[in-house]
Amino acid sequence: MTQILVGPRSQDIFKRSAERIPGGVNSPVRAWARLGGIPAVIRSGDGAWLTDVDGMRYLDFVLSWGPLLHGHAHPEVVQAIQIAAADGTSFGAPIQAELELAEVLCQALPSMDMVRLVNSGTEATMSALRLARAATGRDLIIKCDGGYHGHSDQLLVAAGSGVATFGHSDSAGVSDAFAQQTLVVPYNDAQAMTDVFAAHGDNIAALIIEPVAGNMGMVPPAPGFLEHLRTVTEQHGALLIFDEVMTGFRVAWGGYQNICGVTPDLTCLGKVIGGGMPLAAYGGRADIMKQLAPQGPCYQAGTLSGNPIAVAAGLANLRLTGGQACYDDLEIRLRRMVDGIACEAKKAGLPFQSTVIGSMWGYFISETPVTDFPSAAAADMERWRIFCSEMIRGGVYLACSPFEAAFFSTAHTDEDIDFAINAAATACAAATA
Ligand code: KE4
Repeated sequence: MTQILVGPRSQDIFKRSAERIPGGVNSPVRAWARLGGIPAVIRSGDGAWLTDVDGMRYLDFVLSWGPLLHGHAHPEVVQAIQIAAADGTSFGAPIQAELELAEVLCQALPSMDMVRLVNSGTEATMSALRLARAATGRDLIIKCDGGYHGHSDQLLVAAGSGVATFGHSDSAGVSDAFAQQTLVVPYNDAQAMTDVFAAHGDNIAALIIEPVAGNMGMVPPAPGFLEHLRTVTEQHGALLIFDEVMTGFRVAWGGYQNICGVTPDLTCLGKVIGGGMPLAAYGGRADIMKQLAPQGPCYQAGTLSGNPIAVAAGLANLRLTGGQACYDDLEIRLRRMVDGIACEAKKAGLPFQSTVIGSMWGYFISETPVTDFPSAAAADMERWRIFCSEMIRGGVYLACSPFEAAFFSTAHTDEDIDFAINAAATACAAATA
């Protein structure tokens, strides 16, 4: 059912876009398919707010799917981009700033001796898995059902995010040859992990996991689950890869590994470390990273890797953050908002499950807690659609899919928190009408 949530200019531009760009979008999840609507075409962002081409204003909790820890167009990020651009947009050569960013990342993540900068989270995870296969001489990889790690063929198997949203677990075009080397295990199922390693352990190069799932909605790890993954991978000589593209510098300074105390062999980063520009990274133990060309036999490359403008934006974003204290404050303020929304849901009789870690949050319209992808998929999608649509009508921009996480920024004010809670009162009532 198509519903119109946006103004005439968005409708016109999106209609014309769909004639030139598949689905009218350059990334599927932006199409608002689950909302059955036409997406807002955005003109600008300022702080915690977006303005669309019809002049509609939205309080933003998507924040470009995570990167904007300090909101849109933060003056210090914009200035860093302008200064870098004035010296040139790309050199294809070493620059000092990429060393500075590498040192910030390695100091924030003790598990990371060395790091390689790339242009997207997809590139980071794809490269980390190639490196894991090179380092172990093995072929099989493990991912979790509902985990999303970007769109490389080997990882579009039982993927979350946009793939889950469209209801199919594999993408067309992913040949069986690729899919058969990827083993899919239920998230938070320690016994299943033990069993898959017992059956295939000697052939498993790596297990890649989002330490806090953010692409089936937000689902934290069960107590002991990540510790179990560390044990079982070590027992079988496989590498443990934390995909912290979303959680890195989002849930904590460094990443979730600095909260849970589990040390991965490799970590993938993205989003926040690029400050809204195309920048991601993968890194870890020196003995593994040194196998990368030109030092070692594992090839990975990129014309714009370590791009000076992207690196400047990422450094500015991280320097603005400063360290763990920023996340402690963000979590306190975010909890006030999520608790306020949960209170409005309770008043309206809407079953509402929510999670907050640092500046990342998530919710499900569900009577029972969500602990894995099947229980996420079993949440009440129709009432989610009504709730989410009414929040957007009320000027609150939430992810247009139930299989996404939400985010908070230092740009969100106490008045913004009250605005969101008030909008939720209307949205919860509509979802239970
Ligand atoms: P990119 O290739 O989109 O930069 O990163 C892929 C990726 C890898 N790992 C994790 C944990 C991720 O969340 C992502 C990308 N996240 C999605 C949103 N859930 C990006 C939004 C989109 O696909 O448009």
